[in-house]
Amino acid sequence: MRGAKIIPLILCVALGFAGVGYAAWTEKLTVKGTAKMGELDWCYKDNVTQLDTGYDYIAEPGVTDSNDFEFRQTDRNVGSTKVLLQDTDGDGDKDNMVVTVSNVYPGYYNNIQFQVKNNGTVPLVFRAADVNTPPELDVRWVDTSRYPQKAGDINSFSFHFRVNDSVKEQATYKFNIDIKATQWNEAKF
Ligand SMILES: [Ca+2]
Ligand SMILES: [Ca+2]
Ligand SMILES: [Ca+2]
Repeated sequence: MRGAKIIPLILCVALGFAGVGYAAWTEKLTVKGTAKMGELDWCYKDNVTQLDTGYDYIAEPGVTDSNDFEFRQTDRNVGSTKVLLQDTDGDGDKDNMVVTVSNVYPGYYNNIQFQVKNNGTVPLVFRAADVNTPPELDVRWVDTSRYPQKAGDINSFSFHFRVNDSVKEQATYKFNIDIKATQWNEAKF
């Protein structure tokens, strides 16, 4: 009988120790779990501007080793360019730019300026990355400078384009602008 009383007591003490150990372990896990991660996020600002707001501009074909075009304004308004900003992931900011060029002809030229904002919490480096263009358009970045942008900072970019001689009559072309944003300490300068 004596032995039977002692065993439960030993069990209680053993479980008590185990309980203390378990509590300490969960506390550690909880602290780790609530560590706040930085957020990498950016968006296009709504203030996109363009050169062609009426009378068209035309340019000569650019040389391949330069980002420049020589352009001048004409006295007619035939072609036009629309820039649409989209929120493709539904998080409330604009993350995609679609450019539509309508009723254009060989030599039609335009210049688009826009801004991107770091709306996350970690510093970013923006990079003018890609333009997914049809062969009828010659699109070139004007400024591709890269420097770190703190949370809330705004970076300006611009690109311009000329319609090639291979353009079809009264054609409409669509393309996307792709900007890359890299966490500043991972960016290769
Ligand atoms: Ca976003
Ligand atoms: Ca025009
Ligand atoms: Ca978005």
